[in-house]
Amino acid sequence: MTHEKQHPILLDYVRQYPLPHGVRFTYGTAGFRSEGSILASTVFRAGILAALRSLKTGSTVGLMLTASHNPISDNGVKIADPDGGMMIQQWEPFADALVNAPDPEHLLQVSALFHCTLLVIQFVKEENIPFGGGQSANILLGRDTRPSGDALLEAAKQGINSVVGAFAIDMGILTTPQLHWMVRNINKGTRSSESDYMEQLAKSFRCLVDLAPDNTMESKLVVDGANGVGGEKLQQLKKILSGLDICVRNTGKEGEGLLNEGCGADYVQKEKAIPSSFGLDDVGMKCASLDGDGDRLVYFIPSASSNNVDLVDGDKILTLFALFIKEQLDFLCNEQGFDNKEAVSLGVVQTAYANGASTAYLKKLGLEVVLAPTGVKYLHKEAATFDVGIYFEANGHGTILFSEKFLSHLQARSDELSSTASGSESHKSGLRLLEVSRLINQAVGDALSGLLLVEAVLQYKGWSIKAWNELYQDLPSRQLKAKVADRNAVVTANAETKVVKPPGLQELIDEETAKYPCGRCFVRPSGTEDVVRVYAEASTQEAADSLAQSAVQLVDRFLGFAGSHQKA
Ligand code: NG1
Ligand code: ZN
Repeated sequence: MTHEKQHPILLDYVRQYPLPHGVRFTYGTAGFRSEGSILASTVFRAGILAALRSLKTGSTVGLMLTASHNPISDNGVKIADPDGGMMIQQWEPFADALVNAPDPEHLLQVSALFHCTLLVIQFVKEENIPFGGGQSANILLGRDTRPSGDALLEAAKQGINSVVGAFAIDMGILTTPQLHWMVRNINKGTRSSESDYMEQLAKSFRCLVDLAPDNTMESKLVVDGANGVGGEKLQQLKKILSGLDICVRNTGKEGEGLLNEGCGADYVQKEKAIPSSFGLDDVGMKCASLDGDGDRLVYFIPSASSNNVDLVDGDKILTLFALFIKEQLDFLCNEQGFDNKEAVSLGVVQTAYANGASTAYLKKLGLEVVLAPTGVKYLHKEAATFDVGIYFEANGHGTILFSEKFLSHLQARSDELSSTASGSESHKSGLRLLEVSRLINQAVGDALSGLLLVEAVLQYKGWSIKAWNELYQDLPSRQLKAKVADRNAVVTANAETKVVKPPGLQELIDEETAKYPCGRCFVRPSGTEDVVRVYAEASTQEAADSLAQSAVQLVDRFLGFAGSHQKA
């Protein structure tokens, strides 16, 4: 197929998806997101983008339709690269250009930049995309349970079909991490169906529990499914799980409520309130909450006072995992014959939103803590530089990455020990680490696999949720949103902890912060909402609230107030 044949096909499709007026889309922290009703052209063009990405890499890529924890009327689209991670950042400017190109002719120019414009010639040269040369592209499509997903799925398919040689494979309703997992496995040539995913999770969870000491534990877990896809999939997983008593609420069934409304991980984390369908009967129980697309997980304990919860957030999940992994590595490395400890690098990655108490605790354990900008694509990249890299956002999005080198080392060691020292603590530790790498999603943060690992580690430690929660006490914090005329006027550095633009703002934030014991405060433009986010931490809740409020006022002063201030 030549470019000459491709152009009319593309043009014909493009005309069916006119751009909405006056909107500019940006491939933000988690792809393109907006009101679902105005996203058809964006999703259509994201289909083209995915097809090009597949052509370029010669591998299968993924396209996921979701707006995660956002309200049910929103939707979004993001691309998964062949390794199951987020699309490489170098393609984001092209993604923005393609999605915002104002008319069919212009769009063609951008698309067909592959041979027309100087810019495109440069892009194609740099990227070396085999476009129009008979190659085929495969794109796995997934969507969450949002009502706008049906029509948007069609738009994505049309976008893919408009690129000659590209094929869309509809995987149905999935959690975001399931789709990323499938893409990764397909490209690795390993089993990649949804039932393979479920079986792998159930099997490695069982193995981990079998490798744990015989501790008695509170086995009952009540899960808030956010009325989304995560709850639905957990119900499915439950059928083949043994060793865990799970009760799922907010599954999205008729009458159970709306997606993310008064429920879900984002609600529980930000509001520190019990989700709908939970009440006084649950006080003191071990509870967990998933977000709308099943990639975030937080735990909580409903407390007796009003609607509050004791929040066990992503930082605490990270801490639990770090303790467990460190212990296994110590067992492993103490054993003669295994390379010394320095040979296995263990690192943890957080963002500036991590509670200061968690960072202090992790450092006290002797762990290397790296700070990355908000957005899992940044955390993931940092974590991948370690043999074992654990990353989590405070909101519950994260996973544990194992390097191929370390895994093959572990496998070889385990094979060797199985004849001589099977049953030794060192052998078991190696097996545990191998099972963790099979259980926990290596592509992206995954609430379902994260939940099973939390449960396996609690079982191993013999800990109640209360004991886990008491590892350290969070510093009081407050998140606020400032509505400003142009959020992108705020430019940050040092993993978003310092404002470099507008000049002068950081100095005033610093001055304000210095007034509060244990004060810490930063501001950054959101990647998913049209706001500047403000975070403050201090020794008391009143102080954290007041510091956050002062920072909002400073942002307003520098950027111009454009609406009411809301809680995060
Ligand atoms: P933005 O809107 O860029 O703050 C939010 C979350 C991120 C991440 C993305 C993607 C906070 C403060 N920010 O990003 O951590 O999860 O959404 O969903 O929670
Ligand atoms: Zn999500």
